Amino acid sequence: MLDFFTIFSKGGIVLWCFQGAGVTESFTGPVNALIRSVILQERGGNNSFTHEALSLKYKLDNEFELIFVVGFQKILTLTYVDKFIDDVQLHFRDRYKNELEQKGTLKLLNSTFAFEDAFSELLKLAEESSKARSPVPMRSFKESEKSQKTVKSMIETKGGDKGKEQGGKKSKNTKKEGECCLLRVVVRMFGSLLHSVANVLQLLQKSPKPQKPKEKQKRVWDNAGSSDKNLDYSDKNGAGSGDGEKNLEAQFDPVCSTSKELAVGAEASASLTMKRGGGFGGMFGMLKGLVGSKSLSRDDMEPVLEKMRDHLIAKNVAADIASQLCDSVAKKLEGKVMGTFTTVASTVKQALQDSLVQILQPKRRVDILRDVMEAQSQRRPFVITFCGVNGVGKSTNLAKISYWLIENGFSVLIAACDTFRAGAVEQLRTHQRRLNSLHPPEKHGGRPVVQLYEKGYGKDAAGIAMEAIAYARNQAFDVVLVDTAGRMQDNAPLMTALAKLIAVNMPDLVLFVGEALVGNEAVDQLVKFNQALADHSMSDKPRLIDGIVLTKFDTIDDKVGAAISMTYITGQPIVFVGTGQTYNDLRSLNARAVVSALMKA
Ligand SMILES: Nc1nc2c(ncn2[C@@H]2O[C@H](COP(=O)(O)OP(=O)(O)O)[C@@H](O)[C@H]2O)c(=O)[nH]1
Ligand SMILES: [Mg+2]
Repeated sequence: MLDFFTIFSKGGIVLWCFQGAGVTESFTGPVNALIRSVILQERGGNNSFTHEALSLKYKLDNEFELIFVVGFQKILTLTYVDKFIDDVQLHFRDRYKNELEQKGTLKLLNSTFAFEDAFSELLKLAEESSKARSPVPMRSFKESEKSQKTVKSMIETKGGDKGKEQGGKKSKNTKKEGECCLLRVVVRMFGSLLHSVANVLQLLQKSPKPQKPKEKQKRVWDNAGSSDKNLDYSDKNGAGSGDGEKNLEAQFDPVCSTSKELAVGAEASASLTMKRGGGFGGMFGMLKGLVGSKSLSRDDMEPVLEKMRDHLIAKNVAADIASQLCDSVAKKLEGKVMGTFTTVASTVKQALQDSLVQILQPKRRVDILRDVMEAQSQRRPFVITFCGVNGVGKSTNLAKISYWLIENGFSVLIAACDTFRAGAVEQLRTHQRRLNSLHPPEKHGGRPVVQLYEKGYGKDAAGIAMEAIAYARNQAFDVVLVDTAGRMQDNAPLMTALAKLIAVNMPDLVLFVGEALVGNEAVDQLVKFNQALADHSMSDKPRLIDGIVLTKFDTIDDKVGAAISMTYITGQPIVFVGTGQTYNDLRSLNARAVVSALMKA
């Protein structure tokens, strides 16, 4: 049933793999696609991925930095896969703990992982358990709980309600009390720990005889003359030492993470001492437990992730994307061991920041000037089509891009394919005149550097674009910029017309123009534009959106979330950013600056 299962390290070393009986196709392609499009792009929110006819599911083991990937035919509904992948992960970790703990590429390469038997066993169990779960027959009314209820039992009495409420309140209080107790214990433990270290050192100086572990331990915990100052002191020198940490305090309300960590650390250290029977090693084990080696769980991260999600949404990231990003960060961090004195909040924040930079960094090169030169050498014009909804700045930014191309020594033909909006052709003509006055023909061998190809209004846009491209080829223009009419993503006939224009003319670049002002709407626009292009394409490999022009960036202050939503949804780069209404107001995106604006409180 499974096509393949592979286990590899984050460094790219395949530790073990399985290929299903009768499967001849190599799984390198799908796994590489998964790594490229999901894992490297930080899109790990959802742990599944489809590649051609295959469904892939994967699991990250952040502690040992492993990736477990299973592949099976998309048409199969294998209900056991999620549990199976978990089981395999647990078995593999348990079995090869020693090998995995000695990190390093060479060590991994030298280790052997004969996992076949355990894997077959687990697979057999998983397949059998899924077969065993036969469909449950529907219960009759008589068998249901409702039929057992009497009318009396359904009437709520006031007293009963009250009791319930009190009960509820009590449990809440108990929880609060519990938390307070935990905090107190933590503070005392930390204080007593420092005390006890001093005591042990003193004792060791006085008599070299080892103490009885139980007695010593008792003395340590009873010696509660701790001062909270100790904790404060460590906090100032440790947890609060980084700048990012301070920012974080300002950015998010203090979450109980620090105290929680210490609590868990202390618990862990206590058990460590018990196991080793106390003694000197146990004491330092305790210290180690307090300051590091805490592995992150989903519950630890949840309050921080919640705040991050809200923060991203407030910065205009689409709500869905914010959730997916946070899920992806959680998956990336789950099980990871945190460093000394790092808090959950700072760890999560750092991971999110890295993910955001990764998303904004183009996964492929878009170098228009180089591509234009390449087209020039093939004696054909380089064609760019602009599309997007109404009024986002398609024509204005097309004019800015014309200016940039002319400044770089290329000639431009503007194809006026917005044959719908009144004034659209005149708007482009005005730009053409202004651009030619900035770069007079006399300086360019008597030939205008920008020309407009227009056929008035009401005509078929795809036809005009085709004529314009042919004209540009004959007249040796370097670039054709195709302006299109704005259209709402839900307008099916107009979307079909756009898809046709692109399918027929096959431009070198399809740029989606979107406003930086949009929030959730960004996702809907891009998904539907891409969908329309895919649905009406006549080829197996449809031309979709290749890049984004993000306009009106000057109007959004630090609400830069649309940049994230758009790149996340399309996986395509932001090629230009429009920052105003003059020809010079065109920039390229600085991923780090956008991310720091996004993370700013
Ligand atoms: N502030 C600002 N305004 C812009 C920017 N780009 C376009 N605009 C304005 O947005 C409005 C609509 O532009 P237009 O190019 O006609 O949009 P189209 O319908 O998509 O072609 C015009 O008033 C432009 O001046 C930009 O980057 N910043
Ligand atoms: Mg326009």
